[in-house]
Amino acid sequence: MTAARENHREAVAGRSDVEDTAELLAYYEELETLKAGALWTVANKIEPWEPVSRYSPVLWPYDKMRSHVLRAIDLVTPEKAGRRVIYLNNPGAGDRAACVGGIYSGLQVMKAGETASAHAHSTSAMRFIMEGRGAYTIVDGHKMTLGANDLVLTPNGTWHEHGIDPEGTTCIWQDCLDIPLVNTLEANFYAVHPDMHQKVGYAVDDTKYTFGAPGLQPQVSWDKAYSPLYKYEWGPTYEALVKYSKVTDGSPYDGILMNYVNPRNNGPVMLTLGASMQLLRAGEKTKAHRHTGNVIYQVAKGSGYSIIGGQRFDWKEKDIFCVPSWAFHEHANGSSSDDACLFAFNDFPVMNALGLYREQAFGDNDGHQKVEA
Ligand code: GTQ
Repeated sequence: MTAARENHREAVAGRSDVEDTAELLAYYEELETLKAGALWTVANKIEPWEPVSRYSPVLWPYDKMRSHVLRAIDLVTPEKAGRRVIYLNNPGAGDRAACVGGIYSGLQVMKAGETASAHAHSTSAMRFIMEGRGAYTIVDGHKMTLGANDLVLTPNGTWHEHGIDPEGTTCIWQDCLDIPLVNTLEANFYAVHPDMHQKVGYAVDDTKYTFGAPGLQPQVSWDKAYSPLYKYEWGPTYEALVKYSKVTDGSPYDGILMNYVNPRNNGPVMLTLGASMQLLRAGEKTKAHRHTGNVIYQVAKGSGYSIIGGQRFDWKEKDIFCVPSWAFHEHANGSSSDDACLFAFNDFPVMNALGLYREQAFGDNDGHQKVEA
């Protein structure tokens, strides 16, 4: 009995509905010996009516993760491990090391004075700083200093390395990469820097001062497909959201949301991965919607809950949770006096570039899901 024969059948005109006969079963076995199969035995599965995600919504509470992440400091060195990272493994991921969909996520930890050597790969990465002082990342010779809730890009093909200033403290950040996607596309290359570390070739934080002025761009050419602004700091990001919240009602599904963009074209920061920060005003509860594309949230400020696929997930600062493709989701700020902020990584650039983005509001119950017991 092949996997194809276990395929769920739906008797719908125009869809596959072929009854097994002894002759057909023998025929399928013959085809199998030729490394072939009859489409009608798999059609309903490989062409679903709508996306069926193998991934579940999951929340990783930081207070449970943190001690395990710190423990890795005593168990391995960055020299031996390459990167000292605990990755988030969705129950649906199998051997893909995926947090959700085509996106990988991990918590990387380094202590003061440590360095992790330079490498380059076909995957694109972003990191969102969770805690600690003195972290830096060097991307193609550009050194960026990093603080809590800062976002830093290490786009595909760039040499990148990380370290913590000897005067700093132990730092933890979330890494987000398109590893499962690029492996699905079987296009992943990896290289270690010949000298293990890069020379810093520019003034520290030069990309911020060159490309980071709001609404202003220098007369400098840039021909890469990713943002030349490698770092997006928390201070101006939060300030922008607070100011925007004063002049808009925001989105019924996302509250006050702004995307991190490539300042040269206002498009996503990298070709495969996007990022956003959203603010939920005091007491705000959004309505539910769903869309194609996968999202990993990290709570940047405050506490509250989200209902994802009918399940309630309570969150507080630094917790991480994921929303799989086409799962209904809605968010609620748990505070009636202070705002809450959700940072998010997503694969929307892929969905948009390939013409696969779709969105749908939750129609019933005034836009709110029923929570499963
Ligand atoms: O820091 O370059 O979590 O290459 C996984 C793969 C981090 C990194 C990860 C990586 C990195």
